[in-house]
Amino acid sequence: MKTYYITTPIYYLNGDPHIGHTYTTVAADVMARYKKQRGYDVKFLTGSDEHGQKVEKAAAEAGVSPQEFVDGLAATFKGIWEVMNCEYDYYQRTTNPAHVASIKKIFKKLFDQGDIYKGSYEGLYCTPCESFFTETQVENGNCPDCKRPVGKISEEAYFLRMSKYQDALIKHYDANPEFLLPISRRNEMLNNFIKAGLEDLCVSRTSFKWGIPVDFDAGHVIYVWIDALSNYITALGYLSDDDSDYKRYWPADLHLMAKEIVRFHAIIWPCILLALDEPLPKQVFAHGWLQYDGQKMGKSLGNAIDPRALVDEYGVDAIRYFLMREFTFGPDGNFTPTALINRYNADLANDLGNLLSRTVGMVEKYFSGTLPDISTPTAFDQDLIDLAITTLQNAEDRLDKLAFSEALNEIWNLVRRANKYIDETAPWVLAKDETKAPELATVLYNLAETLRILSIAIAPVMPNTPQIIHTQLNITDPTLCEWESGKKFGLLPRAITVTKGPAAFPRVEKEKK
Ligand code: ME8
Repeated sequence: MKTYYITTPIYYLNGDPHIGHTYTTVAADVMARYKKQRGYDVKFLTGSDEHGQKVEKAAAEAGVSPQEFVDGLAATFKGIWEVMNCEYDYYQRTTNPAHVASIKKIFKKLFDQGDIYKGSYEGLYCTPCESFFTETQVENGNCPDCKRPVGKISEEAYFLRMSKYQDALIKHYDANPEFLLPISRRNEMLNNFIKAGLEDLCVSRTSFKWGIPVDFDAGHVIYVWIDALSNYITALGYLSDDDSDYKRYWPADLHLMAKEIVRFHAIIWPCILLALDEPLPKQVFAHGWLQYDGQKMGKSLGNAIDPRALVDEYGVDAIRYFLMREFTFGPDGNFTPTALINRYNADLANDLGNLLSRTVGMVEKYFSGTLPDISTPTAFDQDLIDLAITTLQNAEDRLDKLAFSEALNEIWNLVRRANKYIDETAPWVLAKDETKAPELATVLYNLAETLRILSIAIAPVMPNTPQIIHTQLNITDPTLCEWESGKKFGLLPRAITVTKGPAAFPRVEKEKK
């Protein structure tokens, strides 16, 4: 069976997750579900990045131990993934003893072979971001990411010999044009950073304690990026007694993240892997930021939106749909409550919700809930059928490129086409003439069959909605819900019995906002 290994970043535990964090995890979950539906052996990894000075400080302020502090927040993050219906296969924590043991081995191995050496570091450091910056990166003495002041520090530290892998990395980029996407980020990394020359990277710290200790040099803790990035392989048991998952799933098919950490994933991480003599991930994809009023959404900027509140109000499938449909995956996207309400009402309440309720309602009204096993084609059927049998393939083409919004647009072309088919065939007119009953039955059957295909197509993005459709159409045969069955028209038994249910997506009134 073909494997598919997909990861999100491991999130810092420095506050409650906001809708920006959920953007990456929902996208990863959509891909994981989509690949599972297509028969892949999928591993979907997420987790939390639990070490560092910030956590140490925050725990001290809260009057708890760092471990207690991260235990609480890791539980909060897991709770959010449940709310967002993100079904990861493994949740890695950097305080997990198995991870700690593997990281120590990685560090020692790199030190023993000369890829890590001891030196001294002087640099501009941003404590909240746990990042060093060069003079040119700093903006008027402030951190380019969080805009707070950076400070000059000097200390004894270990370094990773990144410079040694510059040529190998360039070769890898050249041989793998899709290693880093979108293309704009690839060009930026390759031309502005890699070809400009790789500097050795500081990989240990002595100014705080809350990290994985360097076994052979007391006082040093492993600086966050080796600890954090290597989670992608420690989660598979790399350098542990059981590395069967590593053998099965590595190299990763896809590392997903937002643009601010692409440098770490597309430069530092490959250098670590090259030094370990391990294969590089097949693809790194960096999407843009969800913004609010033109600024990156985040706790420090005070514009974070709580995913729980949105899910309570609109339902989880609607929020997942909105995130994947509204914003193009790649550039930044601006989150606004108005866009959410508009999208919800137009695409979900009107287009999809009405298609389902009209179809079920008409089967009830005209055939007392059970379609007769009779049929005569109408002049409008073929157009609908032609689109229905190509929709999944069209969605596949887009999903394989992580073009979520385009994939959903393809699917909604069918939703809209089916609604148009109702207008074209005018079932209420057919219903007035008893001799037209076979045509009316055909129309309603075609609508039900289209809804079956739609239920398959939307499942990766909207995992709960297919069940609503299946319950109302009484679809119980699991083979009718398989991905490939969505490329065929006419599989649904003709004499279906429907059961009307509550509106799948009740309209949201704008005035209430
Ligand atoms: O960087 N829009 O963790 P982090 C879109 N621990 N995505 C957003 C976002 C927004 N407004 N805010 C956060 C770290 N994200 C490190 C990663 S990986 C080995 C270590 C998402 O908690 C996005 O995926 O700051 C971004 O890259 C990630 O959260 C950063 O999460």
